[in-house]
Amino acid sequence: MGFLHGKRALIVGIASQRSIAWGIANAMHREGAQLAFTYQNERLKDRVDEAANAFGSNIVLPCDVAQDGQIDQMFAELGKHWDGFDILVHSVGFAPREALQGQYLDNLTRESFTIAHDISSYSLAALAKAARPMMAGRGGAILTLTYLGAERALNNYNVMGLAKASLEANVRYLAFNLGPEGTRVNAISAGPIKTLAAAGISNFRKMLDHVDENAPLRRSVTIDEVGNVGAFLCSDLASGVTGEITYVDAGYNILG
Ligand code: 0WD
Repeated sequence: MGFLHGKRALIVGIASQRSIAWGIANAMHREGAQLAFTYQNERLKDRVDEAANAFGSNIVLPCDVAQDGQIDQMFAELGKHWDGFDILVHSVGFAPREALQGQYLDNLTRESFTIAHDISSYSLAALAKAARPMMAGRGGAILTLTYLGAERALNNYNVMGLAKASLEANVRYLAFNLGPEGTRVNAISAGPIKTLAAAGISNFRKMLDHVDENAPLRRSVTIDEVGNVGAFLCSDLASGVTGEITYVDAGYNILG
């Protein structure tokens, strides 16, 4: 029996089979969790339907996390399938493409700052707040995805680094707030992986090559490696872990 047997998990952020959320869903399914999925817009619906088919789920709901009404509607619909659930995976990030090119100040605007923080950080708290009535008191767990650019100034990551720093603080405040009702909140800081979101970062290939040559394991990580740690962090095996940022990056973060 898998270590997530009997758990229900809502997966937010699948855009393709390359998505980190796909790797997490795959690991959670393998470990026995029942899954539900959301999709951002009609363009991505087929991909998310594909995920639901692959992982034996018939719950696929629309949710653009930038819209409060869609978040409320999504949980209202989810409530028709599940009376409660145990795991919320937030694997969502976005900044306008031009903000992820050149130097930090080159393409920074109030608008790109606001969008990056809204979609990449506020949405975690918005989902946690809306999920609260369905998650409280079940010993559940929330998981999000962050990146080293939250802590270090890295080429091209720019305003997304600020948004990820906010996201990491969000993890700590949510963990502090929701701990008394038994919900844990953690993040994985993943090494670079070629996904749709990564394609928006200029010179991404260079970052990947640098990791392949320099990380202690001399390679980058896969969505399955991130998925396995995500499944563990959201399981009862990690019942004493909350408010943590766990690196799944082939050791790259330890380099000076
Ligand atoms: O190297 C990487 N790929 C890393 C990604 C390293 C470390 C962290 N991450 C993070 C990302 O910042 C993000 O938070 O992992 C998370 C998942 O990213 P991913 O798997 O790399 O990217 P992708 O497969 O593109 O999924 C992200 C999805 C969006 O995809 P697109 O490419 O269409 O923007 O986030 C979703 C969307 O499906 N998303 C939204 N979902 C609901 N409402 C929204 C939104 N407004 N905006 C983006």
